[in-house]
Amino acid sequence: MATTTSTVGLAQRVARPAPRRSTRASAAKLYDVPVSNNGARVRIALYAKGLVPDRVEIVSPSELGGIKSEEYMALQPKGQMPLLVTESGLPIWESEVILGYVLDKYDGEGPSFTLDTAEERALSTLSTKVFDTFIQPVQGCMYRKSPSAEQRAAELKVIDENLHILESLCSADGPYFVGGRPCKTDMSLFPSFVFFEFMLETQFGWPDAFYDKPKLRAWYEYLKAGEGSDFAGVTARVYGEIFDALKAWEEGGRWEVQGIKEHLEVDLKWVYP
Ligand SMILES: N[C@@H](CCC(=O)N[C@@H](CS)C(=O)NCC(=O)O)C(=O)O
Repeated sequence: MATTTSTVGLAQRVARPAPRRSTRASAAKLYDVPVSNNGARVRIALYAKGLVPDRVEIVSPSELGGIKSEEYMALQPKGQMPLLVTESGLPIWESEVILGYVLDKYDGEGPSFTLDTAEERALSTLSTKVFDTFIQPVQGCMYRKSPSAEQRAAELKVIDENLHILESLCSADGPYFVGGRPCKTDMSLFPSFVFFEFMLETQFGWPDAFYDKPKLRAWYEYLKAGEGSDFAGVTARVYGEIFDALKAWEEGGRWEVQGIKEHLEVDLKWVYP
């Protein structure tokens, strides 16, 4: 009896599918948190391609002691999110580089986001480049400490100017940034527009963050509403992740603690147009 039971037990063990943990053990890891707009460009790709959690797990940097810990900085020397550690253990950072890797590595899984023509691809690269070169370095003026009110106001002006440049690059026909198909640029830019809408309107008092930018408005509203396509469903999900985290920042008094409300008392240009 004991022998029979143990034989059946062995057979069941052999027949049982491999536990999920062994699949996850070879999954890549994205170190990121919901409020991270740079990380969100990668999250959109991962969700849209159905890679989470079996191929890529999303975990908090606190797993490694936080972004400034020795262990984390050995993998990401700038101490920033996002960071991807591939299934073979290679650390990759800079959100646009991680995004390129994900779309390349998992090309055959889920939808493809490669645009059809060289011109469309160039427009996509240019739009993201404008954002990463001119806006990303100064976007902290909307939510971080700054050495002076003057510097903060000067950086806000740079954001305003470059939003107009992005308007000139955005497709008139939509619904996506470069036209009829979603691509990397939608992933790279959309999360930061959640910041622009929330921070410029709610914290800085702009009546309308999309003033004089009708193409960007239509594009953003489509991705935020989430109803037109599976891809828009994913961007709407990420909108929720970021928005909830920003509300928590607001409830925690972030714009007071970071000295922003105090700067807004200084007589400088804070509200556009
Ligand atoms: N150029 C980097 C910027 C990364 C970045 O600024 N990450 C933010 C979160 S979205 C961060 O980690 N901030 C914390 C810090 O800089 O200390 C990228 O695109 O990945």
